[in-house]
Amino acid sequence: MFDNKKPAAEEFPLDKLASRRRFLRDSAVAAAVAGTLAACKKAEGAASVAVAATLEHGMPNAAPTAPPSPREKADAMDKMHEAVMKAFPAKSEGKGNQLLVPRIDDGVKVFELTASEIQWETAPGQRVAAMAYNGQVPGPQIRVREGDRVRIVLRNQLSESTAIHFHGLETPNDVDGVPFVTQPPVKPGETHAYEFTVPNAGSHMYHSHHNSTKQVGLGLLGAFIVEPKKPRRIERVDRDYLFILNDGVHGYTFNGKSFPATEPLIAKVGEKIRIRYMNEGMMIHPMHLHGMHMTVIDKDGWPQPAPWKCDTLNVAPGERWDVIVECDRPGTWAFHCHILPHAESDHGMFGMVTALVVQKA
Ligand SMILES: [Cu+2]
Repeated sequence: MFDNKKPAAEEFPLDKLASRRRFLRDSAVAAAVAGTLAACKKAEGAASVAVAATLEHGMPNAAPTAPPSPREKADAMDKMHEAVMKAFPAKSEGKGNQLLVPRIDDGVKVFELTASEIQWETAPGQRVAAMAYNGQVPGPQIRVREGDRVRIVLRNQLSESTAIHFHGLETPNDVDGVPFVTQPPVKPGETHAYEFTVPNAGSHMYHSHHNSTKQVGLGLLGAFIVEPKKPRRIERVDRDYLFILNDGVHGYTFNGKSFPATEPLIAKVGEKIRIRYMNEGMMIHPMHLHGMHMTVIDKDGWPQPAPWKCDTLNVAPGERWDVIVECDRPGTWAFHCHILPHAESDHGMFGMVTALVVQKA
């Protein structure tokens, strides 16, 4: 559903073969072969062998050919799984969540965001229509400090109105970004500025709050990280990673990309990493890390009463969770959403999958 490969009928002309079907002695064999072929785009070698077998099978007076054995079918499927796994991390065009450096205007950090309609590559060859801030999905990362004065300037180059809401930030009401509640919608071609003093620290988000099922689904979202004035000891980490989860028309994505185009997380043995999960989608995503547990420190930017441990953490729409992982076990550890149809199909892994690679120091 989420890959843009040709429909099965186009790559495998079942209608042409249908006329040959009457020659087939065993229609169950035909169904099995057709099913295997429709499912196995990438196992072209195996598929062509099977096509030849079907055609040969369909010829009058041809000697019957044995149907593919379970082992042959398994090999064809495994080949697809192997190919997608070996492609990771695959190159794709465009990178979201790039740090946005502000311009300073009389002590105010000014961030400029231009919303426009673009094409976005979620995985190699999968180009989708997107709405993006500054040409990126997710939009650029805004990272400031508690107490900073900021101005976010939104330029609307979309073909519809929009507005920005700062999700999780306890801003003054007039910059809450909700059309017809706190402001008029920002029309195509217009510019709107939001200025406030950054309140609560933590992992927050910004996103469209207008026609938002479509606009956020298409990519009008980003991370708004507020560093605390006084970081806690537990926050002292070697690396800081961020996952924005989404599940709209672009498919199941981490930071705008689907496996195998997702980025691996890299660490060295002995390092402590922080992972910030943010869900901008419409579904829950239980994030599961193999090999090492996660220590949950914050929910929606708020410190937990006491850090707690888990290996699977459910991230619901709108939520942010911050965890620490002590990378003490070298290896390549699978890291994925545990709603399995968000991560794997007959074709292999896709969507919400990446890996934590812990390198020997
Ligand atoms: Cu999921």
